[in-house]
Amino acid sequence: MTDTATTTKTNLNKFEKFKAEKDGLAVKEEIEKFASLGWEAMDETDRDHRLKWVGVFFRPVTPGKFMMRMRMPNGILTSNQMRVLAAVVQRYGDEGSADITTRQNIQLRGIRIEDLPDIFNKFHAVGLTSVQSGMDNIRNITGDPVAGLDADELYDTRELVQQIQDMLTNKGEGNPEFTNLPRKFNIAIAGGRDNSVHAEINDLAFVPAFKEVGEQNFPSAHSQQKVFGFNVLVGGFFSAKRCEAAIPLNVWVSPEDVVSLCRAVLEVFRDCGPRANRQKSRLMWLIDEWGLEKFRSEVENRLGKSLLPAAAKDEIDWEKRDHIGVYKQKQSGLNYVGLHIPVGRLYAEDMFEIASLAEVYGSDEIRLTVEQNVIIPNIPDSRLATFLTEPLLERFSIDPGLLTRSLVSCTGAQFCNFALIETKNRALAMIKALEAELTFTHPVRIHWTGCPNSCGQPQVADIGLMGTKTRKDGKTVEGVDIYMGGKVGKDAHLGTCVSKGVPCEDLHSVLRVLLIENFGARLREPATV
Ligand code: SRM
Ligand code: SF4
Repeated sequence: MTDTATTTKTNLNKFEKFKAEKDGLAVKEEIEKFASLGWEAMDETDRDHRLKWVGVFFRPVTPGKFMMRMRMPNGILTSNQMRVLAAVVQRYGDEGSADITTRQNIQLRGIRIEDLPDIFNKFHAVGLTSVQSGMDNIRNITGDPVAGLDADELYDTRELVQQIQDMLTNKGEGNPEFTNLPRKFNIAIAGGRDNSVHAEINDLAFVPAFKEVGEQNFPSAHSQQKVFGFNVLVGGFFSAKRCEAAIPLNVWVSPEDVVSLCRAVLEVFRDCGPRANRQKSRLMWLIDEWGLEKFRSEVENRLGKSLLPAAAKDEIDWEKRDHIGVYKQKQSGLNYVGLHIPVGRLYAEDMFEIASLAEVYGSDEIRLTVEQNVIIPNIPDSRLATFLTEPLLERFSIDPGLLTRSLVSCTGAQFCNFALIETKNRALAMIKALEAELTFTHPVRIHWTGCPNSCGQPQVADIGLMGTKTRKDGKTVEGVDIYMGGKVGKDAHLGTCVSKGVPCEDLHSVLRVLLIENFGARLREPATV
């Protein structure tokens, strides 16, 4: 047992204690019981915490109406699956809705505990799972949203992402091996040249890279040749206390070794990661404690073989694409179309409609992006013009305004009890007002996040807005800390805080100035009468 593991046993925080008493995944067998007991009568630790192991989140803001977080490997689902999700939220009328998340995923709202057995049965029937999507588990695994469609892609990430999910969740049934990590864990695989998954903000990320390998390392290689694989990044994370970009592990792996490397890293994190202080238990804290060399060699021990050093350079050399609009696929005669979903919010009728558009025009497939938008792939040239006349595209535009198109927002105060401010509605109203008075020559990426947990990733935005409480005229009011300088795609790096405690009621004029001075926005000419 390591020093860290010893500390764990002697100094358990409240989360470690309840996990030690009963594994979170145990609630999977108790869903029927909870459904008949009702949310008010059931054990509070099961309700508020352990249910997250099956993706069910108690919402103190809307007690009795739970949120369900799915798993959508690589952000892909079928029309049929979308319809099942739509039917779930539809039964809750105005209280039912869904959000596309910043991890290419879907969350459902309004869920009643008595309906869970039926909901899980319906998920099972169409191959959907919400298992291990919250608390100290591995989050939805992100992959390239245009994997298999993009003529310039280096690797089609879909199968690998699915294999990792299957390994970690036992094909969606739940896997006790990975249900008690010290903290949450994020994994991403980039397959294109534009780092569409924000590799740098994940605990473990794979970035395309060619490596010169000889026969001694790679039996299939003939003498010295360049082989495709991934450079590995580790330790990226955001938290209220600390935010770090991932750092190179100085490891290159071939695609065949990705799943076993994930397993090895997770075993090291699970068995040796710091557990005493929840604020210091993400993977980077273990790397800090050990140093990268020791971490790397522990991973090699678990893997049972030594790892090759990183390739000299990776292949991320494009600016990040947002995939909104119409694009040719690598398959001749087919197109993918990216629809802008304002702040990722969907209602049942939208979801049914998206499902039927994908069915009628595409191949029954729907994709999600980390910008909270939807892509419908595989639309033949012959059907494209008709597709573009569909009424849904008036709301979910393929050509939104240059601020609107890059807007991202976390859940905020409407449903999240950590929130210090309301985000989604405010974000939409603000962008509308700014677009009404300013013109732009290029998109400006504005990300809103309701509190320092940074679910809306303000550090990757051109302008990031993080909710806070501030003072104005002697009163406590909702405000934001402003982040700037986040760079995505090639040479990605995190933005930093440039201004603190700006009251939300003053934000419009502050943003107007920032956009004019830093992003080339211009005031619109006043309309002549
Ligand atoms: Fe998050 C906790 C929503 C992506 C960092 N996050 C929460 C909770 C579960 C808190 C709660 O119980 O209310 C939020 C649920 C609110 C709700 O009702 O929707 C929540 N996080 C979200 C989502 C839905 C934001 C969104 O609107 O898209 C995203 C769901 C992703 C998914 O599908 O799994 C979401 N959260 C993120 C990201 C972004 C990312 O992964 O790229 C981050 C920063 C990256 C990271 O984790 O390193 C993030 N969320 C956090 C944290 C801070 C973690 C930490 O180490 O301290 C918390 C708080 C915690 O875990 O204690 C948190
Ligand atoms: Fe909630 Fe804060 Fe995450 Fe927004 S950033 S979803 S307010 S925890």
